[in-house]
Amino acid sequence: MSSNESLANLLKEERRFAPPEELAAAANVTAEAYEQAAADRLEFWAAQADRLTWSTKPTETLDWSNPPFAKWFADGKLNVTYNCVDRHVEAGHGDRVALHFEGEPGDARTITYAQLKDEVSRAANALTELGVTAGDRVAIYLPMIPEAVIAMLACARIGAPHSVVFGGFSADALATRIGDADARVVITADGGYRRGKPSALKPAVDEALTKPGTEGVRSVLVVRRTGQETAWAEGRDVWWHDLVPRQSDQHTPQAFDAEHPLFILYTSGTTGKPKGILHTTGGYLTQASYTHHAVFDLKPETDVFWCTADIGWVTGHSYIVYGPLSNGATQVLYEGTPDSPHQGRWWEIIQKYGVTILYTAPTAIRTYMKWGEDIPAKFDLSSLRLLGSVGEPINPEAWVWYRKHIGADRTPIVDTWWQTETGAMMISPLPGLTTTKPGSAQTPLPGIAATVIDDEGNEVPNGSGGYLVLTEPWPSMLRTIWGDDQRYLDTYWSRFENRYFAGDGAKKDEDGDIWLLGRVDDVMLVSGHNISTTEVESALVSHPKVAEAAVVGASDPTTGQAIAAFVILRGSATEDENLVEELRTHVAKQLGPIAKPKRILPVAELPKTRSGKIMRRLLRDVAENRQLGDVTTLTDSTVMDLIQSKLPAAPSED
Ligand code: 6R9
Repeated sequence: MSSNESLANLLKEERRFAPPEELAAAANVTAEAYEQAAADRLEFWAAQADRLTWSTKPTETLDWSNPPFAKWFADGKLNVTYNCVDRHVEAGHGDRVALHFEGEPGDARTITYAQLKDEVSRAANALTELGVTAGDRVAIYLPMIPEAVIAMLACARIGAPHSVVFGGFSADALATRIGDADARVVITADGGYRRGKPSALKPAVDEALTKPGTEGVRSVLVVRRTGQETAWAEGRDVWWHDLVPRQSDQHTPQAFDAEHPLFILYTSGTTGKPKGILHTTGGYLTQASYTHHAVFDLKPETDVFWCTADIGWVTGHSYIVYGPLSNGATQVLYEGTPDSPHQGRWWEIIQKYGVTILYTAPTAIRTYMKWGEDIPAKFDLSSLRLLGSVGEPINPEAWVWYRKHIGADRTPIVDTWWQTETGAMMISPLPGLTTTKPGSAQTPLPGIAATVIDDEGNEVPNGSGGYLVLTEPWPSMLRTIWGDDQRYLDTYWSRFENRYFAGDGAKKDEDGDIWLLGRVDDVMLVSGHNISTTEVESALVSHPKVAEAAVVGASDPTTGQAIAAFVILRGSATEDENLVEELRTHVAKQLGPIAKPKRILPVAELPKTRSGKIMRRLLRDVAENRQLGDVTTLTDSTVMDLIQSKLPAAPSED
């Protein structure tokens, strides 16, 4: 199978969706943005920085004198939290709702911008009372409750970089992250609600703090969420409700340098210790704010925005906290799982709050596909006007389903490609401009330079595939890996000279639009042919009986690697030998005989991270009968036991 043929297969349906006229007519961003950015990229970003309120306006845009260590807006000063909260109150929008919080048990809280300002000010004063000063690191290990947002903003307000750790991570994972950042304070909760039950968090903090490397932690600030019994370390632990409410609601935000560290966020990477991705202040906020305004076409007076990401994922940082709040958005914040207490919970929330823009991940969309379209059909989703996707390549089938069953065949979909490292969106359609193609992230945003290159570093022609690279620095780029400049150079800047290597495979179609093909580590080599896991997964999901698929290359004595597929079947489908054969034939028909999976194993669940990415490395371990690697970042570690217990003997060759 040549890459051109398989791309033609991906594209074969020729489905194209022009922007709705009404949206296009009133869109925040017009074609002019691409022209301006193309004419003068730095001037373009300087203009976007003007969207923010600076206490000292920058006169420099980019300092790239010591690549790849960038400085953006280096002589400017600003306070991120002032930009996300205070300035909206000062502009007379104090009564606008900032957060509609929906707890999993059904409790709800509405927080206006004025209330958010008071809460954040109190929390900032509380952190100061605990001895936190600018530059000190604070670890945040919280469920999806308003205090998570408040804690992040309080840290940013006093210049204390936060390191948010997923509430689902183990004590070990938490300890490594606390240790690497040398955090002074941990902010946590007794627990949070997940799947209808309180799930404890504090015990993991207690255990983490017994581990070497975490000695720098002086205080643990604990939010009472579930009321469950909680062990207490006197002198170290402080209840949020004892400390924060008694603080003054007045706090003067101090201005920090544009390059002052804003946060560290750890990405697990495939090997070795997690990488602490460092983001700074002015450039990060400029791009988070601009992309949220441009890609979601946000109208702060009328839109209700909902990003379903966890706060512990970069998507929660940039598109729950910094992007939307800097734009004065009204948002939904939901604590729990999509099926608690019923499988229509999300759609019920959209109906309840009149959500207009929904941003979620392909894994969630495929889960809803599996549950069936009759579930969203029971709710009034007519408020929706725009849908977004992030986290993984979205297969055309899921894209079309999303548009049809959630977006009433009316709403545009923006498939946004970016990474923890890029800080904000990089490649995405613009909803008022782009004629979209299901499955493609399409074009670099204005001011972003991305392309696809081959092994030798040459740009590939349209219609071919290779490696995705970013060819110019961008404002929200990571500045380094915390404490490890060399690793920053080695990981991102050594594979190709002067270009940032994203680690993703991609193709350009005949129009030059970009299609993401998954991590290059996941690419399979079968009898000398490179085959992307994304393409085979897409082919499997295009079969009506398959809801979700994960594909890996397992070493094989004859073909080098052989394709092993793990599939989740749709609601009514039952597994049998015939179905497995049918699926293998289906893939061969779609992509060519070389892509025919050698083994297909129906499973109930797939191993995923909290951001919904399939952990193919674990599936490779299973397919190659190896001991499982690190499972600490899995949402549910029992999934792997289930999969392993089902593994049949390899089928005979054919
Ligand atoms: C934001 C986020 C980054 C990796 C990235 C790529 C994959 C994200 C995607 C996408 C295809 C998209 N990815 N968005 N692949 N299309 N729209 O997910 O950050 O958790 O650091 O992951 O996710 O492989 O390199 P992060």
